[in-house]
Amino acid sequence: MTINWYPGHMVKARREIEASLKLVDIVVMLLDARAPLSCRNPDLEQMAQRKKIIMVLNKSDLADPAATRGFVKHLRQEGLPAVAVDSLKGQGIRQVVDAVHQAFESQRQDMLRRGRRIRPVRLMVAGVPNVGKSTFLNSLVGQKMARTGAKPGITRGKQWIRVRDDMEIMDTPGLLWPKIESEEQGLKLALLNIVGENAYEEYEVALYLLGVLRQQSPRLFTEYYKLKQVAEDDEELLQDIARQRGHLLKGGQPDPEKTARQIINDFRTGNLGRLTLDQLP
Ligand SMILES: Nc1nc2c(ncn2[C@@H]2O[C@H](COP(=O)(O)OP(=O)(O)OP(=O)(O)O)[C@@H](O)[C@H]2O)c(=O)[nH]1
Ligand SMILES: [Mg+2]
Repeated sequence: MTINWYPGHMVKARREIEASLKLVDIVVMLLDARAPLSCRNPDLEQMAQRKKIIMVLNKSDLADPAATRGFVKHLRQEGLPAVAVDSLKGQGIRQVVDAVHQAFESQRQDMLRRGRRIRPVRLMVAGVPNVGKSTFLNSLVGQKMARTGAKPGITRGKQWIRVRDDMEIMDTPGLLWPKIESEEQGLKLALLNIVGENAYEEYEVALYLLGVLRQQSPRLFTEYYKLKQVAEDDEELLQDIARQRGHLLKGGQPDPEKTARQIINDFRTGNLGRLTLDQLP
């Protein structure tokens, strides 16, 4: 399968991100904790070479906790601050704020030494589609509002949201293009809803997912999908799930498309439990 994902507007996005990068001290790079390495964007990391980057493994509530700890450690060993976050519940947001302060400390000291006014640290949030950039931004801003009372965030011009006295954040997150280097990575990004609906065959994505489940959590087939036995062939397995779920076509045959959609949805909503697709190198 080839993933058709060459949106022309990504050229424009790249230019916008380059311009935005000039205005910030720190890039908060959002990754989906279920496939953090597949969500990385080498182009951004290249463009942001002279900035500090903080890696946020968002949606960690949906990922295998032990795997997430492993990725956080792995990224830190690469010299990148990394924090696991659940933006819906606000978990980990404090640690991100701490990491921002730490990353800014040398610049702050520098301003002090030169007798300059200490200005707020400026951030931008970046990430591929659907990793939770807007939700994270709200969570970051919302926490501040809870702490300072019911005042809405102060937006200066249109471009910055004052998150706290010493922190400003660009109000529109940088949308990055996924860099797809292998078929498997494309399938993972499709599962995570990062590449658009038209770019892949749901049936193939579902078969890939069944393979992942076979390896990581085979008891789901009997316990969640209530199958009596687990077929060795993935296509057969999908048909068995179709029958069990009553996803049938008019003639009573299994409906592969509908079943594929259902299985993918079960993964996305967390019905299948906390699963991580990437593996540590
Ligand atoms: N379970 C869970 N869901 C999350 C989390 N963060 C975001 N989401 C959900 O993920 C979906 C996408 O979130 P958005 O904040 O719109 O993501 P985005 O990166 O701004 O998406 P685009 O602007 O389309 O690129 C929404 O359904 C959110 O509710 C999280 O930490 N945990
Ligand atoms: Mg958004």
